[in-house]
Amino acid sequence: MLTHLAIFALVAVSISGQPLQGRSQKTELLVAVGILEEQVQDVKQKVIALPNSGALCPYPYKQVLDECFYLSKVKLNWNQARQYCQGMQGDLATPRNVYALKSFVIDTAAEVTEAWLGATDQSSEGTWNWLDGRPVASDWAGGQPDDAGGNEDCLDLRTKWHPTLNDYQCGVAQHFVCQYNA
Ligand SMILES: [Ca+2]
Ligand SMILES: [Ca+2]
Repeated sequence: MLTHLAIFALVAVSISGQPLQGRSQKTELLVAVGILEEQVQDVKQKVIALPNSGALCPYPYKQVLDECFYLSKVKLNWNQARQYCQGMQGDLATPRNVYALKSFVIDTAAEVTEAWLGATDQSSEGTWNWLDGRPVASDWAGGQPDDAGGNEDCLDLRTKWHPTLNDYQCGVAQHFVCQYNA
């Protein structure tokens, strides 16, 4: 605070035309401007680092990085889960950061060890795309997707597995993650 006052005093004296001791008036002002610019940058960084006010994610969604998720309390099959999410202005989750979502699921309900996400190969066996069109290119658990029994066409997250993604039977009722898309 003293630093601020000293700078403002310096600037005020300079503007008023009073001579400054030591270095020239111009040099003193340039130094003062430099210090002010540094402090503006410092304040900007602090504002950027402030937590989001929560406006990004409407209830009952929660913010995870820059996305909004909801972990269900009920268990439904994949198609029912998708309807449920669409009924809350979202869809099954298509996270850009799978491990951030995984942390969210573990933190929210440690007892939930598998949850439906928004990807399926029902339209073309073996071709895995998120509902937003991106390929499911990474984060598959070892040996997955394996289409076990020729009947695994929906994507779920396994919190106890690493890597964490698995194809599973779409008809199984389990927890799911919805994502709000503004
Ligand atoms: Ca399959
Ligand atoms: Ca599988």
